[in-house]
Amino acid sequence: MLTQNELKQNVAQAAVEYVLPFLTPDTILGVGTGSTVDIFIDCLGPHRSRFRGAVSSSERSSARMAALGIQVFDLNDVQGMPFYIDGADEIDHGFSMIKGGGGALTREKIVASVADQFVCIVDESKRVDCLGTFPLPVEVIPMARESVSRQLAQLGGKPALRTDFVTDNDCQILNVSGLAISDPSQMEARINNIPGVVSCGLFAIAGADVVLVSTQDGVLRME
Ligand code: ABF
Repeated sequence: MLTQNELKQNVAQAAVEYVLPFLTPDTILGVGTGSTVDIFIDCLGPHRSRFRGAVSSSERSSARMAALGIQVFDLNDVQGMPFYIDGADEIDHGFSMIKGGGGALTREKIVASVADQFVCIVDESKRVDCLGTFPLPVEVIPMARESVSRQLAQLGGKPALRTDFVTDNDCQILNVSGLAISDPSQMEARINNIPGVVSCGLFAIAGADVVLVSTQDGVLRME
């Protein structure tokens, strides 16, 4: 029986093997955030001479890559990238995701929007039939925390402030439980439109393009 960490190790290695043949000295990779991505970065490090560098979705990932000699670029200096590799907290059969458990959802969504292909790397525990068991992270401008909370409650959610946490964008995060997310894209658009919301952890309007799922029987690639 593979442990969750072994499952993450396998999918991280599979992601490196997936992107490796496409890398050129000019390639910039988009890199997400989280414990699975941490392992992906560690597996990518030895191949750093095969590509130019990366755009990061968090200070956490930037520091890890820099320590391995991977050059980290400012997104404003990059016009495009072939892949964005990132984890997820939940992913459904339509490749919509809940992300942001690591608190980096806004930069993750921004970097993912610039990449040609979003490659999601998850262990089998992240696959769900319906999104929403994992509380939905919503990044908010601090002065709007309560006004946004009231509107999320009207949508059926139970928002709770993520305490002792400030995002890389100096904002706060509400963890919203109890939402019935039967139409992820519609819910994402509704929450995005609440004044004071910076971004929400639903990645449905633009979900993953390729999913690598680590199982006890090996890594499955779904497209
Ligand atoms: C990141 O991956 C976050 O959006 C999400 O919280 C995190 C979860 O992945 P892991 O379980 O690998 O830490 O993209």
